[in-house]
Amino acid sequence: MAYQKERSEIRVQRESAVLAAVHLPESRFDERDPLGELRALAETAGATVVGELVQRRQRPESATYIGSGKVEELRVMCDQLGAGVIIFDHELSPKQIANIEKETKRKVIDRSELILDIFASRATTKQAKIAVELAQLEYTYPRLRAMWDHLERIVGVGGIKGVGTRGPGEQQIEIDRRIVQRKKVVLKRELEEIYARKQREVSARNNDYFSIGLVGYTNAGKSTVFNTLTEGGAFSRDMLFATLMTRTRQWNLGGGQTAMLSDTVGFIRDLPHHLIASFRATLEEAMNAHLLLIVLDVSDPAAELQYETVQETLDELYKDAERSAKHAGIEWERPEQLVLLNKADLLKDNSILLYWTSLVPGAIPFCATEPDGTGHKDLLDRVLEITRGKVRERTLTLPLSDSKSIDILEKRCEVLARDYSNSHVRYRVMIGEHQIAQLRAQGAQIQIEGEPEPVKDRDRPFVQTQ
Ligand SMILES: Nc1nc2c(ncn2[C@@H]2O[C@H](COP(=O)(O)OP(=O)(O)OP(=O)(O)O)[C@@H](O)[C@H]2O)c(=O)[nH]1
Ligand SMILES: [Mg+2]
Repeated sequence: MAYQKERSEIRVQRESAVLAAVHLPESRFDERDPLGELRALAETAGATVVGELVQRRQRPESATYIGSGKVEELRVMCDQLGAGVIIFDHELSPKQIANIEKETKRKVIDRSELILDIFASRATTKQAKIAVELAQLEYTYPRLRAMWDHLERIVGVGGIKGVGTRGPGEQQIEIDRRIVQRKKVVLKRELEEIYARKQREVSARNNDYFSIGLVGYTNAGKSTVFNTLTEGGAFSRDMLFATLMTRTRQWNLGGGQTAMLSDTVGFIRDLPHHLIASFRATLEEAMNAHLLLIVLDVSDPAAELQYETVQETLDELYKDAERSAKHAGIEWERPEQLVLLNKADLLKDNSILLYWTSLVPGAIPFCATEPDGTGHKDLLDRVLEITRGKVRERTLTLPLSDSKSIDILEKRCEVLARDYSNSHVRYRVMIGEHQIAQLRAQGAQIQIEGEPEPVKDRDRPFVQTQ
């Protein structure tokens, strides 16, 4: 039977697909276009969507998730439209997949498998490949295995070859479970090593720079914001999960002030948790940032759901970061957040912006595709305010031997006057409280006229202003 062979892999590239979803009372979806996101995911994976079916139910049918009448409808639909695959907007159990495949004679893919398939095709760096392979071994492998065991039982097929997924490859799936276990341990270790190295890099950089992470729902425009604010280089495209790996570049804030800006992987509703765990290292940058810019596509009808998902995902990541910081005995503070109401240029009128600015005080209407367009100045002002802390004219003295601090001060502050003595330089300078705190945290012996010496240990670089 053709469908048995097709289930040997989860790829949907160049396949005609029918989409299916069950809407339960508690389901969260966009009423105006209930399958919009799944359609975009399927197309990103390379499938052609030829049909769609949505059923409302009080609870899922245990054997097939969707009702049995609808399974028959799906079969007819696939026959009529020439579809070879059915993609569900849910996580299905291997048993449910097997049951629906048996009835419809079509390959059935669930939402997590589809997302994993996209990640697999987009992974180019070593770290991303390891992360995807690990997630596949944890999610796809046992499911394919169970599926084949099941098929072997019901149709008595023995020794089926060619069971494989993109990434781990056929061989892996066929060999003994213990070897897979061992492989997982090796991959986890490799990922841990990359993660530890990343953590060291991030904390070293954070001491020297104000760091900003760009986060948000997939396709919100993070890479486009990144490219307009820095020298660019990030891949941005109208597709889901264009970015898988973090990229960091300097953002010149003007007046000698710079920040480190990081572009990250997008969030999505119901992201398979194996995938979140594997991709944690790529979000390390953002979790340790001083400030998070949350990019929201306000032109998307599902913007509210997306904002909720972003907040929930961040909450999970924060808890994770808190736990590992505690474990490592280090102090960790949640980054400050600033929301960018992106793609404001696509809105017909102001009503949506008014809604969002009242819901999220301080949110900035923004357009990432126009350099220096809507919101760019507001963003810069706000970020400068946050990075510098309260700026005012101060008179301060530094030892001439402290060339590093002198260099930072010269580059990042507006110097009004300098006065050199044999051992010290006395500055009249416009400087912010966070800048002073940062210099002191790096060991600078700054004396500020008219201000008492600070109590040691209380100063941290870039003390948050919440
Ligand atoms: N009209 C308009 N389009 C925008 C704006 N910002 C981004 N886009 C478009 O939105 C699409 C997605 O942009 P990306 O920057 O790739 O989005 P992302 O958040 O990095 O997406 P992933 O990496 O896939 O999570 C691209 O086609 C951009 O050109 C904007 O302000 N206005
Ligand atoms: Mg991107």
